[in-house]
Amino acid sequence: MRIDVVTIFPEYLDPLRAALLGRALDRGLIEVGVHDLRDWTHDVHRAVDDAPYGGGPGMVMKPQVWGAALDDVCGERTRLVVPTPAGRPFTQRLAHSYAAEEHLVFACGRYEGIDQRVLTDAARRMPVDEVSLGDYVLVGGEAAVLVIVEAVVRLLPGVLGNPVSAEQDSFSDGLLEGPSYTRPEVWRDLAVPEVLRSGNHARIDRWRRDQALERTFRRRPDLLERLPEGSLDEHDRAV
Ligand code: 6GU
Repeated sequence: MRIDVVTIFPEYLDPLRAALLGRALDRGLIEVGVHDLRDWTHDVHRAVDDAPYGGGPGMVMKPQVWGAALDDVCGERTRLVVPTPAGRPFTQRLAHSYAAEEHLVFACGRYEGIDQRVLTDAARRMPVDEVSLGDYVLVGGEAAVLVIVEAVVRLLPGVLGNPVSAEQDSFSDGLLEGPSYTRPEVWRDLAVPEVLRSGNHARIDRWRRDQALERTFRRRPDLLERLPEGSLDEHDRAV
């Protein structure tokens, strides 16, 4: 997979080369390009923004600069992703769909956003997704790109040490994951739940499922509403 990011703060994307993502790069599982939007300006001030039509606060990113940048960076098989609090929610399902793409391009907006015609024009040639991480506002799309890329790259074959761990994640069965424990058996007078030391794997599986259901009910009842028909058995409903 190839990933390109266009931003006015290229150094903000340095963490893409660290840790898990750096290892994926070193092993040739992903290629990453980070591009300074100002490289596509032609004026002495290297201006990327201008006042909004219709008035109001803030500045809007100029279409000519973004248009030229995306013409150069996007290709035949690009999916364009634009992080914005006005986007549709970024979910594990969307992460899986991005993990199947050959080329992702991220357009990081700052200020009040990018002139909408840039996205309307790009959508004539490629799929364009405006996506949001949640109901809060970031200053720009850069931090969101770090989050989205990490969520996607860990799904690529060979990136995680242990491939089952991705399948057992929170959300893969529509529930939050329950608690985990390691040694010692008692720590600061707190004991590991007895069932986990019982060696009875049927009982352990049932307990983990109950913990996941209970945690989801308390923290994210909205997820239970959205479970597919038939995903709860009789015992689940009793919990
Ligand atoms: Cl994806 N971008 C920005 N700028 N703010 C956000 C966001 C994204 N998701 C939540 N807030």
